[in-house]
Amino acid sequence: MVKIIYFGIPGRAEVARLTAAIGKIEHEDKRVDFEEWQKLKQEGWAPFGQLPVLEVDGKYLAQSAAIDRYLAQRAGLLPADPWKAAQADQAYFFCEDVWQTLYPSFKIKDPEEKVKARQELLAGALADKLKLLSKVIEGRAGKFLTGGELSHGDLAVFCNLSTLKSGWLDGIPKDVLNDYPVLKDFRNSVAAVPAVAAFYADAKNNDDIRTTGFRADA
Ligand SMILES: N[C@@H](CCC(=O)N[C@@H](CS)C(=O)NCC(=O)O)C(=O)O
Repeated sequence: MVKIIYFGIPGRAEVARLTAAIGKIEHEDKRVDFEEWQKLKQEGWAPFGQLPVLEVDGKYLAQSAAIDRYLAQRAGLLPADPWKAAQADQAYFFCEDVWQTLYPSFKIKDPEEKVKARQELLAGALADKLKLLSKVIEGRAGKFLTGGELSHGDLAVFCNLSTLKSGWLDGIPKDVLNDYPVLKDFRNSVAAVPAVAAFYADAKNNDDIRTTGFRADA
């Protein structure tokens, strides 16, 4: 039995959730709130004291990238070809580089300052990363990053772009991807994968972030 343990937000567990759903891996999607987590943390089973954690047959695995790769392999979403797997990985890990530009803004307490800082990022460092990502995606070999088959790299790009456009980040507008048509089209093509669309049609995934950010654009 597999259990994905994380907070309710998409955050660092959404690729795992989607992968398990797409791969029809029997699993429990355990969503905890912050108070519950404070108690669970004391139990000491989380390898590095953080979430997400994947429980597999009573063993615990931490680090979202390790969890996602493990589940992708089980789900048939990790390309067997080493070069394709690495291409998927380069996009997966670049998503973290995109977030690196935003992290300092999370520490800004004043709401107006925070919005201002993010607007500057949208014209600067964040824009630079999104342009680079557009270029790599534009040069892809097929519908998805590694060709015709969906991989964990596609899901990571999808989840991160979806969060970006969800309205969850004050200062980042919901139409942010209008300036990046390649990213917008790519995100929509992953959102339209039947198993992905089915995941967001499920009542447990119709919260504000997912409804605004993760479905295909109308
Ligand atoms: N590198 C880790 C980062 C994990 C992480 O930062 N987890 C945060 C939530 S996204 C967390 O557990 N925060 C609560 C805590 O530290 O107690 C990963 O990718 O899994």
